[in-house]
Amino acid sequence: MGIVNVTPDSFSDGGTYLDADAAVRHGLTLAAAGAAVIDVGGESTRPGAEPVDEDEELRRVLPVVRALVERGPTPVSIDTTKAAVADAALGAGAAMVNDVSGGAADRGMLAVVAGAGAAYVAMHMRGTPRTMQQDTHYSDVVRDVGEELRRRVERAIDAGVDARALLADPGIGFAKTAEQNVALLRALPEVAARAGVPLLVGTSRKSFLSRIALVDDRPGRDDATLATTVWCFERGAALVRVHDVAGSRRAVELLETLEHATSQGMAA
Ligand code: PMM
Repeated sequence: MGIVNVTPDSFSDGGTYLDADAAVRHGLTLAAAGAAVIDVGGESTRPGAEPVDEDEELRRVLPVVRALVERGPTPVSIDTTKAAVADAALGAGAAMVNDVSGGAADRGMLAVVAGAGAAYVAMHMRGTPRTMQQDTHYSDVVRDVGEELRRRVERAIDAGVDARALLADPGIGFAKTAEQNVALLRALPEVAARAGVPLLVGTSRKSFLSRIALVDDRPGRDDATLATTVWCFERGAALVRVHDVAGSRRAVELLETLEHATSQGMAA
């Protein structure tokens, strides 16, 4: 899943049109690099980020979703917690809703997803991006996140979302310390088993990587992201959410070559 963030600080200067245009070009680049899905988001979810109102979020994402759908064929996902934004994006042809609140932020979300027959990512978070880093108390982070995901997944299925089109996401960096992120990454098969559906995992360029990789620049975080991409796929993740699709694809293709190699070496 390739990331297209349409937030004011995501693309350099210019007005609305330029921002949308740059976002569309970026999405097409990610699609050409082999992204399975392009994830378009108009609200920053960084720790401490202030919420964006619905009209502004729609203004940012809708032209981008529409253009990427028109240019196809890569499916488009809308990264939002708002039912109205999801509804409009699905109406414009998006195929998936990526909801970092897992259905908790907007009571209308699951009905919108079910009504459209869309795919749904239920991510784990506590509170909101503004407050979440004050809520990192778990008795057992792997068990607690797995069970909270299971409840979100069950709620989605009860609301009529297609169980085969559901992914759960442990929410790396959302209401978690660096140590808790690492604990979750180490236990992905257990998280998936508890959640009951395949996992999507997002580690790309997140700040905890600089703690574990002992580097804090962009190239260092990209290298660490590649390592976690391979790690996640090795442990059964269905999808990873990344900025650098080209690098991730190369790493995953190498992983596949190694997996299919025989005791004599490369598979035919
Ligand atoms: N992370 C961010 C935004 N949306 N969605 C899912 N499903 N999983 C994530 O880990 C996730 C997300 C924040 O990262 P960004 O600001 O680099 O997009």
